[in-house]
Amino acid sequence: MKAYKTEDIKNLALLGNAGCGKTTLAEAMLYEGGVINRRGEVNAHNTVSDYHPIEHEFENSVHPTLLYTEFLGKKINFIDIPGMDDFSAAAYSALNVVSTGVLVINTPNGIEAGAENHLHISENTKTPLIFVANHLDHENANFDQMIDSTRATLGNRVTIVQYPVTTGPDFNQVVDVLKMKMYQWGPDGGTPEILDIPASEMDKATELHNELVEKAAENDEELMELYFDKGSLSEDEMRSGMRLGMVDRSLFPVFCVCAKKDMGVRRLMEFIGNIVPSPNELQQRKLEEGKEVPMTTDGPTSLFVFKTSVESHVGEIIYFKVQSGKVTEGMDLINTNKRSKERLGQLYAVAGKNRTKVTELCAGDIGATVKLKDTRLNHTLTEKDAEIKYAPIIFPEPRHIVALSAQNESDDEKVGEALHKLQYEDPTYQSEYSRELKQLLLKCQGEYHINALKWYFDHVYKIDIELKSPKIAYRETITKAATANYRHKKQSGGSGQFGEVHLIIEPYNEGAEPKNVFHFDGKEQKLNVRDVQEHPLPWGGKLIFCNCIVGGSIDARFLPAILKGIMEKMEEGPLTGSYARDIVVYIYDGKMHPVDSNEISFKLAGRNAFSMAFKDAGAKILEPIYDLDVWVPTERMGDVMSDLQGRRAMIMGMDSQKGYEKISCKVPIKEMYKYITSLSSITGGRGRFEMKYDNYEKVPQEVQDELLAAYEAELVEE
Ligand SMILES: Nc1nc2c(ncn2[C@@H]2O[C@H](COP(=O)(O)OP(=O)(O)OP(=O)(O)O)[C@@H](O)[C@H]2O)c(=O)[nH]1
Ligand SMILES: [Mg+2]
Repeated sequence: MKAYKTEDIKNLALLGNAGCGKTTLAEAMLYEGGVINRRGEVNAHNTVSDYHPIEHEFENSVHPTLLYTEFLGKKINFIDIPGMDDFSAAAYSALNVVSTGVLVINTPNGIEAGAENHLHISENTKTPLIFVANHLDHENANFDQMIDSTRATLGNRVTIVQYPVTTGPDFNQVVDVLKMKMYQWGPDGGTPEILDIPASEMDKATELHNELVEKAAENDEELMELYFDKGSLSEDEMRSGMRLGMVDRSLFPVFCVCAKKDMGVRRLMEFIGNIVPSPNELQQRKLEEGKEVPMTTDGPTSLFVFKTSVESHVGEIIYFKVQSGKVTEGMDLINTNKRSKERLGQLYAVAGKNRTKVTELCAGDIGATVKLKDTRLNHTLTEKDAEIKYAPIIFPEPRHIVALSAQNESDDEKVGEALHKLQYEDPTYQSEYSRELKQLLLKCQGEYHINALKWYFDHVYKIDIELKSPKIAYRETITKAATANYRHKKQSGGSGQFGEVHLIIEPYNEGAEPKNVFHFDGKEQKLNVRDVQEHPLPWGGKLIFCNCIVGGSIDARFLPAILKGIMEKMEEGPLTGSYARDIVVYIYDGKMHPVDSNEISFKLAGRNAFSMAFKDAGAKILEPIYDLDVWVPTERMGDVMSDLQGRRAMIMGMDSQKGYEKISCKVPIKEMYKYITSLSSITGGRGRFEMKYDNYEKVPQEVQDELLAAYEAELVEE
């Protein structure tokens, strides 16, 4: 294959809800471009794009697939994205490197949740969009209704370039108001007949043509003047106006296809070749420090890695975009993230699992390579001495967490290796071993994401795994002051053990000074605070340790042992074994034995005195509270609110944004297991949320009773 120049390259992402027809459209594009000579079907499991066995079983795309075709002298790289929301990592990475998103719409359903999700991502990446009305052969397809509902959120940026003459099973004609022609297909689609617009459609076509001309002119003063002078624009002038409109997202052109019958696909590709912006016509990817490198082939070579995958028989594949300069086979580059050298042995143009060797790729092109040492997702490879490091793609935060374990302990290591491979392909799988909870936590996007992971464990890695709700990282604290004395005494054989500690504990409040008077049972206890140590705890909160010993009742050398004993008990919380926090301890008296006192005795005395006092100090369990923002379609607001109330959420505020309500609240993490599943079911997949740890708060009494009972049952079991 020849090396395409930047201006002859078009990079696209196929976007839209699951089932809207992206993979089917991709197949038709490959067919029209001559890459394949027979179109496969998703349900027959023989498309180029859905080639992974998991995709055959799910009959949905699961992995993004890079494809390319050469068409009318242009190279079109396109990435087929899975529509399922749980796999949105694919859309994040693709929209960070392509110059246009082709948003496929299942016309009978209008803009669905998956399309909304992709629209949202494309807003942040500022990617131009083409809207493609698909499934026009469906009996319920109503083109006008789809346009109206799309305009309700996106306004008149949605600009009709084509409309179907009729929809339903007889669909085979489209009026193109840019070309002012009618396209008509035979039953097998493919190359259309190009006809004059029939008189019956002329008024509608002319009106839409004028709207399109105005929309194209609006993006450029010169074009606007030309339009006023001539009352119209030439096709070339319209092209340049439309391209400008697409680049600043003030124009989303609408095309019509029936992907399954390959109708309208050729014309769409022609438009892509002629009008879609080339990679150098958009703002370039920013460097870490915010600057941009111009996308020119004669600049220094720099590549950005936007995706990695593992393929059987091949190993790790690195997908990159040439951001500047050109890359040639055998080139030596520097990985500027790792500061290491890499040799790009082979370069490929990729169409699904088929890779074609190429010798050179110019700025703007997308390709792949293999056998790199330590290049990973989000890394930059550059020519020697080029100080270029691109800003990383930011992927969405986890929305779902489960505890994952191997059914058979001996498989633990294999689980780790398998997870590593899955994370290599999908950065939105994250795992972390919690020492506190003694669980391996898998963070991901939702239950469908988990199903895919489970599929890989069952069918590829062949490891039985168990998935459970994760434990909660509770904390314990106290709500009032209490006192306790404890004598540790042991007389067995030779030397004995003796240590006695008298202490007071009270809740710690940030900034509060230690006290020197307490009252217990009507009696006043005066303290002489001689030394205060502040110990920030690794699990959050503080322990304040006050030495109030007078008259040498306990030697200063035993104080560290007492502190150690208390710290040990803080670590395994007296109530339920959870970490304790935010406590002030005053050691004010005790006793020693001239021979038997030693560190171990004082450690045990300190530990037990603390434990006794803790139980008298209004001990409370604390739970992690998260700040939660939920975006819901206005009409689902009531249901989402009552669901949140059932989760003990405290509503902090509400805000309306473009047909959506944003609810801000604080909620205990305990109540949030599988929240994404409930939210999706209440909102038909349209709800979104973001969650961030806020602080720890006391649990309500009934929850505390429940937790204490559960802990006791656990102890009995052990
Ligand atoms: N009748 C009809 N069926 C279509 C059309 N386009 C796609 N289909 C069918 O719709 C189903 C879903 O199509 P896909 O191409 O898998 O949809 P997708 O957008 O790739 O879906 P995900 O991969 O799950 O995101 C398949 O059975 C296709 O054959 C169309 O224009 N008309
Ligand atoms: Mg698909």
